[in-house]
Amino acid sequence: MHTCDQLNAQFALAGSLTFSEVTPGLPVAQITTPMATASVAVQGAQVLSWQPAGTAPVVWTSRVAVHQPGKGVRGGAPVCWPWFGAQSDGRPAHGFVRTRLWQVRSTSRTADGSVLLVLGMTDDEQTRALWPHAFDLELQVLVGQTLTMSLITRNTGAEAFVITQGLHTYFQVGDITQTRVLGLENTRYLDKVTGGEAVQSGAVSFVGEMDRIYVDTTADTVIDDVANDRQIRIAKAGSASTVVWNPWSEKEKGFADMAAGEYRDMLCVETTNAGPDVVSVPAGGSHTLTALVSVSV
Ligand code: TA6
Repeated sequence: MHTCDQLNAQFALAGSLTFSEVTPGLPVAQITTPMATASVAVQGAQVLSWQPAGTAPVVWTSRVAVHQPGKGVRGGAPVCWPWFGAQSDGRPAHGFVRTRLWQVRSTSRTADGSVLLVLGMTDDEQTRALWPHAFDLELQVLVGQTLTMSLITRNTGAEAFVITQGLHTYFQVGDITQTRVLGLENTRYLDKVTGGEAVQSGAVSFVGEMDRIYVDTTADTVIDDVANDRQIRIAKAGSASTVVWNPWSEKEKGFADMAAGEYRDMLCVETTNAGPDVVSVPAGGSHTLTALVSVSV
């Protein structure tokens, strides 16, 4: 693992990207472009913020979030891999990569001034004890007028393996009670709150806790962030399911890293392969999961 000084010596981009440490040993890439600013934690390869010029922050983090070794930050875009969701066998919910220190692989600027940050990790004894497969996992984060996150799974072993996964992105909204999600009309969903399933009628609106896996959908979703007078579009590739989650006021109390009432300011629209949407990666093969976020005001 590199220290901040070593990371800056090797990967800093003058005027565009530097690494800093709020928590000792947990470097964060601070990214500045003419179009937007962003930050990405090396632990978990977790985008923590993205704010295009001229609009409120788009990626949300709790004001009481903690950044400590072995714990994901509440908010941002946690990388859920090689499984999505809680497990009944005691293994960590949403996989094990979001609490691991990744390696910085490259940093670069594109012609329009966007910044590309590439982080990666491979299997080791700890991962194989949880999941007995050889892999290379890479997250490519392109920060500019839009935010693109591409999670690339490479099977470096001798046998196929199956994963579920997600880019578990927390979005900032002006007021959840005025917010709607478009693009999921007439789509079937598994409802983790009721335990049932149903078909979405019209836009998704919010009056209480919501935790749904929308299945068989490759559609863009649009967060109609009415209170901020903007729309946030999430286009995707390599995903046939979308998760929509808000803990609401009761479940929020169960999160020490959420302040009272913060549920009103956030909404997760997650780009996933979740539920029945599983991915088999052949030996030597790969799979890419991509979320492309844009904002119209
Ligand atoms: O994606 C929705 C969900 O699976 C919820 O059930 C809730 O557990 C949320 O993720 C947050 O999970 P975390 O492990 O990050 O607290």
